[in-house]
Amino acid sequence: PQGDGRRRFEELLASESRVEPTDWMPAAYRKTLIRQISQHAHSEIIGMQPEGNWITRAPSLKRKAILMAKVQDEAGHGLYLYSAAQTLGIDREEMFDQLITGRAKYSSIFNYTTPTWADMGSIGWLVDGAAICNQVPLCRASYGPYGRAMVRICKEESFHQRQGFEILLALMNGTEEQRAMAQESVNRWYAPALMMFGPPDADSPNSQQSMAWNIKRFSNDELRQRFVDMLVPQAEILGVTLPDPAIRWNEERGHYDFGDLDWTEFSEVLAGRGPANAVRVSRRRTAHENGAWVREAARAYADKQATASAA
Ligand code: FAQ
Repeated sequence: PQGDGRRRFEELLASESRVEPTDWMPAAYRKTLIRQISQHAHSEIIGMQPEGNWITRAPSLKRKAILMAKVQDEAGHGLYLYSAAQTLGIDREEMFDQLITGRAKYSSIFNYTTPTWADMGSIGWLVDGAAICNQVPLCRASYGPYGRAMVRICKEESFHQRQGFEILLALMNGTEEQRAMAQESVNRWYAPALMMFGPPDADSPNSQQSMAWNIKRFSNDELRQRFVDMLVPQAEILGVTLPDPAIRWNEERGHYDFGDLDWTEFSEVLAGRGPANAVRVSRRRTAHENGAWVREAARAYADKQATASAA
């Protein structure tokens, strides 16, 4: 009966245990998880494009091999996350359809363009850095398949972040022109990376309930603060300047103060009017359509195997 299921669900949360796919869960909990996990999966899949843009132009064979491996990791993350969402009862075709018809959200950050090689450094350092800050607490998310997927994803993101830092470090130790390229790229990526954590707490409709359900463990602003605190000393080592004159150590708070972000830009990007929204979704749609024959062949093969094993 539903009463028993609800009681057990509340007990699982209270004891910091995991909710598993076969457990009873409130419909709204299931819906929130499908929303967050599918958006996260779509972000990984769309997130391959800005870096995919540089695979053929990476400045050495070593850089090319590393970048290919990183982009492939992102595909893998997307696939685990689609699988985790499927355990909640949505099928993959439906999620793909939401993405390629532009109905699904994915992270705002992937709607920015990558005109320079230094952007590969900024994505690793800032975008993967923000992803780690946001996702390490998600390893403890109450929904088992999501939390477990996050453990492996975070290990790989941590490698990604270091490779981005190292790209910027190499540029900062290079010529005047290379240093300028690194700084210009950090100038463009810094604020959008801070926006990855979502709107300010006061404008975040989902946070409170998601925290009560042990899905989110910290609020958007708490994680954003943690990220800035992490970046400032790393920027000093790199020798880059974070493009925010308001950054200042606050002795009383024990944190760095930082300036307001342009939330109009954020809502424009969410509304589909960012620099690269249209191209991201249309590329994804074309890739999906071009892959139709692969899905068809895989299905035919699976059917044949099933018939053979039934015989
Ligand atoms: N972009 O009430 P909240 C990666 C939406 S990392 C777009 O605060 P919530 C790694 C939000 O969905 C990036 N939309 O929402 C990588 C909601 O709209 P809805 C992916 C955003 O869910 C690196 C509305 O605003 N990571 O891919 C954004 O409690 C390099 C109200 O917001 C994740 O997805 C945004 N930045 O908190 C890959 C992490 N922020 O759905 C390739 C998992 C908010 O009601 C290359 N997700 N919105 O219509 C989360 O932790 C949460 O979902 C938040 C948002 C923190 C993103």
